[in-house]
Amino acid sequence: MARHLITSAIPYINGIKHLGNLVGSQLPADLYARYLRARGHEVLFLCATDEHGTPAELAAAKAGKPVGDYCTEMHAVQAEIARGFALSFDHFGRSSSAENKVLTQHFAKQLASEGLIREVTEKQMYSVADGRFLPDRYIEGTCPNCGFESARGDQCDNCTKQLDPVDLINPRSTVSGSTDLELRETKHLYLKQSDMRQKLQDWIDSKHDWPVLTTSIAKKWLNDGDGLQDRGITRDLKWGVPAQFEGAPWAGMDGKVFYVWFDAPIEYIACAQEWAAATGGDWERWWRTDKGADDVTYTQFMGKDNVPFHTLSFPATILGSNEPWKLVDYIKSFNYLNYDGGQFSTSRGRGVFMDQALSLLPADYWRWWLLSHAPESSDAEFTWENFQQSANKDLADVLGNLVSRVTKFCRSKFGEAVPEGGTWGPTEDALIAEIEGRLRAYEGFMESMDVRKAAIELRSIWVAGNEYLQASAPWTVVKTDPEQAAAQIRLALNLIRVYAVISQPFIPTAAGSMMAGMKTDDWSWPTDLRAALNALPVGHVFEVPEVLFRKITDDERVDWQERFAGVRG
Ligand code: B3M
Ligand code: ZN
Repeated sequence: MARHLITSAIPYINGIKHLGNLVGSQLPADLYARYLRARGHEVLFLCATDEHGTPAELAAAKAGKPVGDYCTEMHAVQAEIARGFALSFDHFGRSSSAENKVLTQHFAKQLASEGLIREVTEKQMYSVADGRFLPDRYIEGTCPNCGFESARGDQCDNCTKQLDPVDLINPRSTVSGSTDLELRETKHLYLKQSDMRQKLQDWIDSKHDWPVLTTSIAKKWLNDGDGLQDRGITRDLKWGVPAQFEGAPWAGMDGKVFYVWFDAPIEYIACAQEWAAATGGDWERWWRTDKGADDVTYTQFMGKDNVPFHTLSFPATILGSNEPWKLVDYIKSFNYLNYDGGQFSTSRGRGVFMDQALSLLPADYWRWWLLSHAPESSDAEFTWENFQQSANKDLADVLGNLVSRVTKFCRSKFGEAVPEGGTWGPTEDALIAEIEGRLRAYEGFMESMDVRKAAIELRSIWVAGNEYLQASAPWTVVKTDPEQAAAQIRLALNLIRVYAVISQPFIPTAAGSMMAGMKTDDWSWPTDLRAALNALPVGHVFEVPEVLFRKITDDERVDWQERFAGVRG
């Protein structure tokens, strides 16, 4: 039994995430957490809302609410949706927590004592029309690196380069659209990332097993020469962790806050503290290498646009502090999921958002499609045709049909209990051997977080059961050899329980119904498959579960396609 710390990139507080965001971080993190727990490991799975920065301020202003209230409300909304998707966080924290404030200020102070902070008086974009400095995301312009015209002040979405707002060509305010911008003097704290270049380089070079997507992005910015420039970690904003505080080794930072990307990853640690405060758990065991966290395997999940912050910026904070904090062991990153011939767009409301998805169908449909089409080796695309086909075939025809056929047939011929009689022969041996092989492959893929490959293996295991049933046809056999049919059904009923156990990380709700139908709570992993297929003994009572998956009709598909084509109300 090992200990696994798992974090998902923490979603911004303003607005509800779309399915592309979900499949790039929270959902695969949940899959992994569920799998490791199912294998008996000790898991701490954390996520939170990312609440600071201009986006939250502006969204609150738009909603006509104080920003603190707005965040509290939106946190509750996001927590509810996360529950709807059965995301099994051990804690869903908030980056605006008291814990994160203390910790963020601690890190800044600690970095300063390591000589890694310098004060810089600089000129920053001030929007005369908006009456405020315009930080990062609220300036748009042309990327100096790739020429993309809607690059944000903090990062170009096209080439992923981290930017400074003043780098942009033809900048404009995204608050008002105004181009009446002028440079004004303001003082900020800078993290001397450049001093840590070699340390970061060595660390990344030591990660031979990381996904290429992760290391290629990290190396690109390390070797780019200017990828590791010193970075401003404060902003002229009201909402955030105050940069001036008691015991701060600097003065004159009143009215400024830490940059949201400085405090957001620190929330991974603060979230563990919030979890500890809520549950009585021991957060240091997970985060302090001097308190046992050396034994922890720490895995982060995120979309590719977040990789530079997790491979360079946050490790710079951790390494630079020179304190015994746990560093991430593995970063699983994802490409983008596109939507029906274009991109998901939060601003234009294009695509399906998490709340809308749940209003159409239960979480398992989405979980299955998204995970089995995870954008791992390249970008992927959501289409309604594909979604309908995959749900109707994999979930309804294969898995759902197996469960309903087996249980209903047994009920009508033998009653609602595992039937007695007959023995398993070569056909059953062959099935068990096939599933055994596939199950071991499935475990391997789950451990290496090859999400799509794991899904393919799982589906093949479902298909194998279905084909066995099809070929052995107990409904025909029962007429001439009821004992043989009983043996076949005994195997099939046990298969349902095994399927529930192994499918649970992907489709937890359906797995729960299957298990409840089998009237057992035996979730033990089928390490010994043959033994697991005898877990429900002769005479064990079960009941026919409700229909697990209904089919998506053509009318629904057409209707949904139209509804989600653009502009969310
Ligand atoms: N909030 C970006 C996002 O929501 C950002 C991630 C922070 S991870 C520390 O996609
Ligand atoms: Zn660019």
